[in-house]
Amino acid sequence: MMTEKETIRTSKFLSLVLRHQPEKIGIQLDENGWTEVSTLLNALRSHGVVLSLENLRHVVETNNKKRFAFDDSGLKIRASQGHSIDIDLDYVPKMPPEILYHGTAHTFLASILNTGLDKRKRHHVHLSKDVETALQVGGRHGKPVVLTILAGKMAAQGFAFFQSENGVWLTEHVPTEFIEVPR
Ligand code: HQG
Repeated sequence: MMTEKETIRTSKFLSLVLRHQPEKIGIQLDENGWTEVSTLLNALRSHGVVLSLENLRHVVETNNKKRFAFDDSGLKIRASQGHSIDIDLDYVPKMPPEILYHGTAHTFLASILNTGLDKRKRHHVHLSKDVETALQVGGRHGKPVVLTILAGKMAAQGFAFFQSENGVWLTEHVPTEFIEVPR
């Protein structure tokens, strides 16, 4: 079995190739982000990363944020969200809860309050349904601050929301009038 450290390292490398740089191991993702499991394992091996099917399953199942998913047949795999390359995750619009949270770094606040929340390199702005998750996400960038997002109000005004397979809420852009900063 894999150690936790190996599992995390593998998960990070899978995030890189399934979200950002499939060309790094010479594979292509289809328009919905899927790749054949066998293609992935072979490509990994020829790039020096030996991963068994059993260990791949272990990484997918134990991943703390459920970052990867197999399709119904179990023959294909993709990242559930977080891509920078152009793929269509066929998300269905969904009514968000009244309030969602966005964790960011203090240093970004002035800019965010100027232009709203932008998706930057990703496909969407990522929002969390609880403060704890948002704090963690924000802490990746610096001293964290958790913004309250008036998602219900946005939805009522026609802004589309989606939810990824692993429960992250997604939207195109959050204008400043829907952002509340803690005092
Ligand atoms: C900030 C992780 C200045 C934004 C997490 C964020 C998440 C602005 C950063 C997922 C801005 C982008 C996404 C503006 C937004 N001015 N800064 N106008 N608008 N920003 O990493 O939301 O571990 O692309 O606040 O759990 O931090 O990868 O997005 O701080 O779900 O699975 O620009 O990544 O998941 O950073 O994180 P990111 P994020 P994984």
